[in-house]
Amino acid sequence: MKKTNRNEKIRNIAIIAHVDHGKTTLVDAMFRQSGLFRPGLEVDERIMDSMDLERERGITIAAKNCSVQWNGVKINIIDTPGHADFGGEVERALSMADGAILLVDASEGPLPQTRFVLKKTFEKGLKVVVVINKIDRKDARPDQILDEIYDLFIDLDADGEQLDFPYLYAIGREGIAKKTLAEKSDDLHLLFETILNEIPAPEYDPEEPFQMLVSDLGYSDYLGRLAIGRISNGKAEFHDTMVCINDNGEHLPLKISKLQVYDGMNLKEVDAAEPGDIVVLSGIEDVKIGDTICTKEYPKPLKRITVDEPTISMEFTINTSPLSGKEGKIVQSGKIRERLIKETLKNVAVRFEQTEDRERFIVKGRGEFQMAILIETMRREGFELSVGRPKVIYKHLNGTLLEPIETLFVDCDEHFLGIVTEKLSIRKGRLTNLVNNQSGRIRAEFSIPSRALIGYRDEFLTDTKGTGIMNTLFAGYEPFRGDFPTRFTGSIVSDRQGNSVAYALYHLEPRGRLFIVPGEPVYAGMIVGEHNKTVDISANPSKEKKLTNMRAAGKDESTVCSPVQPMTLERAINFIKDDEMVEVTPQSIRLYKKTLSVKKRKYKNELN
Ligand SMILES: Nc1nc2c(ncn2[C@@H]2O[C@H](COP(=O)(O)OP(=O)(O)OP(=O)(O)O)[C@@H](O)[C@H]2O)c(=O)[nH]1
Ligand SMILES: [Mg+2]
Repeated sequence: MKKTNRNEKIRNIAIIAHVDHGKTTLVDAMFRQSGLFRPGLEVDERIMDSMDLERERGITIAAKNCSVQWNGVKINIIDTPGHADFGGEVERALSMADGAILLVDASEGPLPQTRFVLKKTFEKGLKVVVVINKIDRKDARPDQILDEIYDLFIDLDADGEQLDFPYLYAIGREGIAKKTLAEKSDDLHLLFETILNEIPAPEYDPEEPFQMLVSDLGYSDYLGRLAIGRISNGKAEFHDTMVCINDNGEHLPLKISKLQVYDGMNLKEVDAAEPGDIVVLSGIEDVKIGDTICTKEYPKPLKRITVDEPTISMEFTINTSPLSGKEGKIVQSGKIRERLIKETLKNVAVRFEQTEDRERFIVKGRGEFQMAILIETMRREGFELSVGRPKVIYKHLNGTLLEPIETLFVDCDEHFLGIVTEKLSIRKGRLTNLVNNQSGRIRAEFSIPSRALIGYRDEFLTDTKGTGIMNTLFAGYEPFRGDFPTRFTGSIVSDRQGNSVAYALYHLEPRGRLFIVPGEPVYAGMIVGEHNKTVDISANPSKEKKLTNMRAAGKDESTVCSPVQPMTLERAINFIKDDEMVEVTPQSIRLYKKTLSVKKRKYKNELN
């Protein structure tokens, strides 16, 4: 019979929430109050957001481990991202946790990603502690939010025990948690106590030998590949010989060359690690997330981590534009391929496919923002490449074409509902719910194809004068709803190579919105702006004014061009159509037609 002990010296928790509800900020406060920083030490905000892109964008991209000590118990914490595109990170993080802290903003309440992460926690059968955070907000409505959280639990079929969830109110930024709103509190001791009392200590079978599921990978220049995971059973010691069972069932030998555990944000070397603890183990190169590390004598694989399927795919190729190879350090297809495969090792939600063409790859993931982050990371590493439009992944079932559908939640001023509904219905969206809370704002829910939302966010913000909030939740696959245009405007395309000049751009301005400024290099097929009408037009952005020796009567027309909104990677990949590509280099983002020559494009169009 299976015996179960619990390692009472450890708790493993994941902090989960919708984006921006304050997870990483709460971890800061937990660090401060568990005595991790010496008093008076200046510490950055959101210290767990350590990647450059995380700091620049103020969001968490990858789930990360750390730990704090409270009353002799080590709490391993996994801070997770709240953005829907990084949902795979939450699924991965939960494989190391025995419970979760669900943060809910006291004003915004449960939002789509709150539902997603809570559902994943229930699927794993993990205990949840609810924290209603940011109760200092002027528009906080904590009582109402608590009701909404109950409703969400009920909606997700929570059983009686789950419905009796422990909850706290908090101001994470000030490091305060309390049981009732009236109560006075100036620290987080109630949160720490609740974690110790409510989250079960990790369970293990004392008779089973060592077993660990690899939930994350790291890399160190000295140690090579690092395998990170929670020890399910048994003990590990420095120099132990083990095996790693991979997805083919092969047993790869390994000798633990270093054993580390989390100590605050850092790693601490140890000689031995106990069951239930989260460890970082080195000694094997060929290891993947989902593999099991166990003893050679009793090799028993644990259930591999499963994550939701990708819903979006994108084409990655070498940069073939006439300006290629001038700005990037890494341009070869082999290197791009290697880098993309490396990404799939660490990022469980990303898939890689080689096409028949050696220089063309397909990358699949959860959303275009996740793709943009990957591409941005690569360009910072010195890569130069081209990418196509993000496309949704279709499925076939019994001869029916199925497409991914999202539930879109819109919160906006009631005056804008008309325009939003109109735009969404052109894109095959259906209004499924509408709540008018009499405050002048409405909350509407739409069922809409995922492909309709690629590039829609910018338009939504323009239509709601920047005041609308939209959130999406993947709802599943449904029969294809039919075609609709992906963009309602054409492109202004350069017909030759040269350098753009103010005179030409000034005269192009009335035709649409330009992407380039005078002095930029252009080439035939490069997209220099968005045309007001649905068709593409060709133009010569390097056309100089004809010089005459006759002075024109009156004032010379001014050629001061209007300011241009810089083309960001996200805007670019959301803008392009199927026959267009984005050229990405460490310095530039340029858009171009897949067929560069205007003659060949015309010929192709005539054929179609
Ligand atoms: N008013 C108020 N704001 C807070 C509080 N805690 C965090 N914030 C603010 O909320 C914003 C988001 O905080 P983060 O800690 O980055 O949120 P997050 O949940 O980690 O975000 P993601 O990881 O990107 O999902 C920041 O501007 C914080 O300063 C709080 O207790 N009260
Ligand atoms: Mg965060």
